[in-house]
Amino acid sequence: MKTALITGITGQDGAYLAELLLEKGYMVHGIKRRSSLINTDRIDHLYQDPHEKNVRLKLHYGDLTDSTNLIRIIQETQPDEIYNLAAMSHVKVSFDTPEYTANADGIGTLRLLEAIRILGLEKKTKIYQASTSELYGLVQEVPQSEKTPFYPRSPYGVAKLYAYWITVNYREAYNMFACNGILFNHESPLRGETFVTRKITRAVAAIASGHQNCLYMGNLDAQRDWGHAKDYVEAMWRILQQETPEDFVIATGKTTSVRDFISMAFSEVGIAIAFKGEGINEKGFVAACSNPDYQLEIGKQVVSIDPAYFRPTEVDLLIGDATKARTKLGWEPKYDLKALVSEMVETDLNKVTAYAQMSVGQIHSYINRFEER
Ligand code: NDP
Ligand code: GDR
Repeated sequence: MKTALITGITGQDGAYLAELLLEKGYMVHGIKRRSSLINTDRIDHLYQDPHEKNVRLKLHYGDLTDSTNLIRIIQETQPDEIYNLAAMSHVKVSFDTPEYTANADGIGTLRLLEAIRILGLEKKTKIYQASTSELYGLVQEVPQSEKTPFYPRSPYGVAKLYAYWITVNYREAYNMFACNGILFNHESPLRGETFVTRKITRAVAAIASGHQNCLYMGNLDAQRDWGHAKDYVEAMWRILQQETPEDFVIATGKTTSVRDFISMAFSEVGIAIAFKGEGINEKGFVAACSNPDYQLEIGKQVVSIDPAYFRPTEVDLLIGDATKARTKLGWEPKYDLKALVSEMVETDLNKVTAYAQMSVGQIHSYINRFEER
């Protein structure tokens, strides 16, 4: 039985990857941060009672900013594969917490690589680093491939640039099986609520069912290559099953603007959105509503721009060229954007319906959260 260690197991990708590796028969260890409320919602369906025999999923308290803790967990678990998914992963928030982001996302990767080396596990333990299309940043060429130069545009992107190169360096310096997956944006019903796709699908569910008036957005012109997280964790696993360690771009090869994503999401509930105005005066209003369940008047403004959501520096256009992954890993995405949007909107509608059976106060606290970005 192979053993894997996943950092960031409580996150979107960690949850899908844990599920995949358990299906494949792995013993899975995950690193989880201590939090004042239990935050294992995404993996609770995988829970195994530690008092039973043959438990194959085990969580360990830890943090990427704590070297001794990482060394101890790796020593105890002796993993064949480490998937380093833990990160302060929100680009906008990285402008507010740049030093912490560098520490967790940049130096955190170094800590793991060093732990493998200190423990003499260079020959045994393979490591996957969660690199990102944010490395490309300011557009140099499209589509972006493994050969495209990097130009990150946020403290997050710069921290991930360090992590990318230290992974390459440890591979070359110490012959470690260390790989970067340069993953373009991937989403799912498990996506964090403050990333743009999930913010939109939650708002669509809440607006359609009359619990929210307006969706406040930042830059609608940004274009992203959006895939489904389920497809992308399969690529992570394949990257570590190769004969030789290499870096791979994982992307769908199609790009869509934030504005078009909003229209697609509203159209899932039978609402057509028309946009008028430019830049910060832009408004999105209901142009048609074909769903008798939703009483939205034509002309009602449901999307508005709030400059608070603009970023000091933006990444305008991402579109990935995953030819290498298709050829060498045999990887193809199974989901298209329409299926992804449908699944996300449907899940959020179900959540609003479940909440609707609760008190008005509880619905309010589901929709109005302090943390928006
Ligand atoms: P999430 O934000 O959903 O999950 C991040 C995970 O990292 C959570 O489990 C979080 O724990 C954990 N974490 C954060 N800081 C620390 C820390 N200091 N020590 C230990 N754990 C920590 O991210 P995703 O699942 O979407 O992404 C996974 C990885 O892939 C990230 O590294 C991200 O930067 C990268 N990436 C993501 C892409 C995407 O489109 N989703 C694209 C390309 C790269 P907690 O639950 O306690 O917050
Ligand atoms: P991104 O994802 O920055 O690409 O990073 P996000 O969904 O946050 O933003 C995508 C684009 O949408 C624009 N946008 C808004 N974004 C948010 N969050 N909230 C808004 O209100 C809003 N309005 C417009 C943004 O400006 C941006 O252009 C994600 C993360 O998962 C990273 O960890 C990962 O590395 C990259 O994807 C690939």
